[in-house]
Amino acid sequence: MTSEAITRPQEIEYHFGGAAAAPAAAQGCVFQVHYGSADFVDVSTSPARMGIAMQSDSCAVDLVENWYADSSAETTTGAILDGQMRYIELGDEILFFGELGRLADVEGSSFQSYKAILDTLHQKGFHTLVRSWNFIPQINHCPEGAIEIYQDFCKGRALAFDARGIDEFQLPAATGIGSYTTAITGYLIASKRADYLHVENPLQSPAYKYPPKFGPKSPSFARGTLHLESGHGRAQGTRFFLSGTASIRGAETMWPGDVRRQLTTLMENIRYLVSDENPHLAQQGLSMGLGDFDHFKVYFRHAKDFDIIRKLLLEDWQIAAEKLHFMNVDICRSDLLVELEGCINRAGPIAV
Ligand code: 3EB
Repeated sequence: MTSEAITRPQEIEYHFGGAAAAPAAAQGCVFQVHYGSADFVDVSTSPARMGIAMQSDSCAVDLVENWYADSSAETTTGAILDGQMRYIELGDEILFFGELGRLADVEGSSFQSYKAILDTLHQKGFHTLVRSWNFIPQINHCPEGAIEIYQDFCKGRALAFDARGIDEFQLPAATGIGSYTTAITGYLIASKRADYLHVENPLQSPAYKYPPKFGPKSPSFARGTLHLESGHGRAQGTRFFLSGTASIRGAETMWPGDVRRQLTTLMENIRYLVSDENPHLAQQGLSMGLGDFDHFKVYFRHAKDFDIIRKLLLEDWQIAAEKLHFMNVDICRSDLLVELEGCINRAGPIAV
């Protein structure tokens, strides 16, 4: 291997709307997320780019995430909140990216950002929330006389959903994870289409029903969001966005302090969620497996756990090495040691 090959960033692909079903030549990359050592937003380039600081002192991160769309889709760009949040409109889909909150006033600023995004979605007719990523620095920190940063963020976010009248069944798949960013940042996808289905996991309490001991307002997300494309004259597509998934059964953390057992429990959560043992999937005539995932992002708290987590994913769970992307960050509950998210992208339906 040349040194160039070694240092080249890893890449992953996402597709907006029906883009996965379109021929590759008819697609263009419209947005890039650079997971690495720096925060930035650059809308002067094509594609527009966002950088997210996820690299720890002991674990290098160099991952580029490419978002593709049908190049026939009309593209409109804009900004809200004085440029703090940008958006790219692509036909039936819209993408927001930028600053979601500030550490000086976590609840208030997260409420304002989410409220502005949700108001804009409402005005523009994007009524389906699809997927969001939320990167939260000092996520487990508890300022004097206050609640943890994560719980404060959840409160602001939940109040914005409440204010917009968005009920729990409309909440999208999400990731809410620690980061080395200077502010709370992230990106969010929404659609004008109604052919998305938010999925829960019977093994886990819906996050929006977690009891108050985990925070004054529960986290606002679904365990996964499924896109069942029933195109006219176009190949059908099945896309599944898996939310950040951890070692939680019911609402409780399982196996605090034991990273191996946490990984086993969370992988069983994922396996069950996407299989036809989950009535929500069986109802759709769908059954998927761990092998159907295009990629996984693996968030782990302690650098020392990297080797064992990687080994178990490769050997016990038979996940291909090139599908795994690791980031050494804190996780929303201080007893959680590892969390995975991922995406399934299939040109055709995956029938039972
Ligand atoms: C959990 O199951 C783990 O706050 O948006 C996973 C996915 C988690 C999304 C969020 C949090 C979020 O509760 C944490």
